[in-house]
Amino acid sequence: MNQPLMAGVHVNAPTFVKNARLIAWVAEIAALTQPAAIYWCDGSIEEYDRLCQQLVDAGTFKKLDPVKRPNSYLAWSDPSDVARVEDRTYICSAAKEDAGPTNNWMAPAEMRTLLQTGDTPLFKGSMQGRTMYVVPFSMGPLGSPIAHIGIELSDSPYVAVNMRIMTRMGKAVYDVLGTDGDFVPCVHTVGAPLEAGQADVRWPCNKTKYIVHYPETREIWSYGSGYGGNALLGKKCFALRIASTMGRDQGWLAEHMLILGVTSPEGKKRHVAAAFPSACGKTNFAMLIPPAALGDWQVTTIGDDIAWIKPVDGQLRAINPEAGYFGVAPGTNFKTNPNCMASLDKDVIFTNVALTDDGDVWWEGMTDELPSHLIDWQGKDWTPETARGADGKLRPAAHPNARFTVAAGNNPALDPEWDNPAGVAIDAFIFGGRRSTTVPLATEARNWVEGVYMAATMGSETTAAAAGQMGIVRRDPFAMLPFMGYNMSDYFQHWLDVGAKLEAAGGKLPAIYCVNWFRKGADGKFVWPGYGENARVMQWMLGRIEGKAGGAENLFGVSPNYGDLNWAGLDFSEAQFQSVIGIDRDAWVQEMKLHGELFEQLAYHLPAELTATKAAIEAKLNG
Ligand code: SAT
Ligand code: MN
Repeated sequence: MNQPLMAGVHVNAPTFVKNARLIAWVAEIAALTQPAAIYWCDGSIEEYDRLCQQLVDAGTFKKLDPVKRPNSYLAWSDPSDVARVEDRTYICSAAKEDAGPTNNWMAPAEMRTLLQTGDTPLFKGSMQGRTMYVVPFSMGPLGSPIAHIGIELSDSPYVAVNMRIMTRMGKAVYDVLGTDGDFVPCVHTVGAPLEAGQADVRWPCNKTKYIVHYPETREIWSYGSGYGGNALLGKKCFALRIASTMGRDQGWLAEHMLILGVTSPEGKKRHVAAAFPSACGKTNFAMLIPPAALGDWQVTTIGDDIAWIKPVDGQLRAINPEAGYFGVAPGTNFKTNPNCMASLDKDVIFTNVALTDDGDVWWEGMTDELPSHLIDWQGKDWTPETARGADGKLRPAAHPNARFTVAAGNNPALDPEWDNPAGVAIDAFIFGGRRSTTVPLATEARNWVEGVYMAATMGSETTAAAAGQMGIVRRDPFAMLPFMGYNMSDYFQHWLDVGAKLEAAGGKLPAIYCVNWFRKGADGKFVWPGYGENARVMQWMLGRIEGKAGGAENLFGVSPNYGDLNWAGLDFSEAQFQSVIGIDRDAWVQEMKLHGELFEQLAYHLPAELTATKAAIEAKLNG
């Protein structure tokens, strides 16, 4: 790691960069990766526009029609680089047990040999012929006591412009960093060095991929992918995997949760944080519009994906560490999420959606009527006639994991407190998976331990956010399975500890709920209408918190009776309600077996309270 700087590479830190450790580290990484140039991002709009134009010139971006979609771009990735790669994601803690059975692990020294220090390490020369961008970013409002700084070194200008939307990126970060402030070092390369004179491709990447975290030294090293959470290292890598470890050490929580504000017709405002696996409609829930028939309820967005939560003065206060949304486009339309559609009017980077003939974008589910002609996400002609395969199915014009990147400021339902450095006090946690059977529409935990049990045993049918098979149920504790930076059982214990400590200090613990919007009827269709109608369930929860709403004890908590929900303006029969709230004994016998399998896998350090909760549910089931 102590090679001299390559001839011709000058770090050339601008005068506003005063952090000696940062400058030395940039020099070290430049010596290893050998970029042709180093560019220090200042985060200005001029810089953003310039880099976007450069991406247009390189063929990575298409500029969309300036009237239909002002200041917006479309990128199509390499077909092999379309999602997070969980099997290539590593937690390299010193001890294997600290990564735990749910993570890939490799000893730090072994991984460093492979990536940095061996005879032919992957990062050696990996940026040749490219510019290395120095991307300074703050996760959370600049200077907030809950926020943290990261610096990403990346050879992808696509990453630089996305990071400007997704984080507080730019010069001001250096002021907070000062001469000796701390930052999380993030190194990213697409792993596609260019020889002198070699022409670039539209979306450079490498077949070999490594997404590597060193929790002890709080470093992130990402190789071979330019896509989403593999490459925008502030998001899953920092704000969840590294931050969860920081939270364990420092007594706070980094969670895969949206945060929203809910204001009742009486003007009482509450805050809810909700965890769902990737691509389960979190952005829809974070921007939902309650049906008018419920009265004047307002839902406002603080965050759509990640929450950093700290105990402060007897409360759990949460910030959204991000500044933008990297959301799933397919399925989004004016009916399912009008606020989201409005957010996408202008200033958007789209990735892997289809291009229309008039220079705009389209994705599956955007309109009822199919466009007569598109260029699909792989650059091929697409018409409803020619895109039909031998099986009669339409080849999707947008990749199912196609995304939009847009600043939070574009969201018409943005909460006025979203940028408050002190965060907001959380009144309720919601945990939800995608389950076509078994799990009821809504259940309240009777206490913190029961709530942690619900979250720990959550399962979900897999979606397109991760590379791999879709539609199979996997246990996804706290919706954190792909994002945990340390041992899952230690994380359960940390949740129990945070609750116990807050309670012992006389604080007020948020209520915990488990939900499932996705139960299907015998016809294979969703029974619950979902989307805005989920506000009815939230109204019930907030009523419970106020001590005003009823409910009935079931197997593992308290669920609403038919009469406990507000049905104004919705035709939903008691029989339909039964089919989404009912507990099927046989299904739960099976479900408890699966909880047992999970607990076997997580036996090391599994908190005794959770085993006891499981035994209590089983006793009830058999009683
Ligand atoms: O690709 S990301 O990891 O950023 C998105 C997701 O999985 O939710
Ligand atoms: Mn997510």
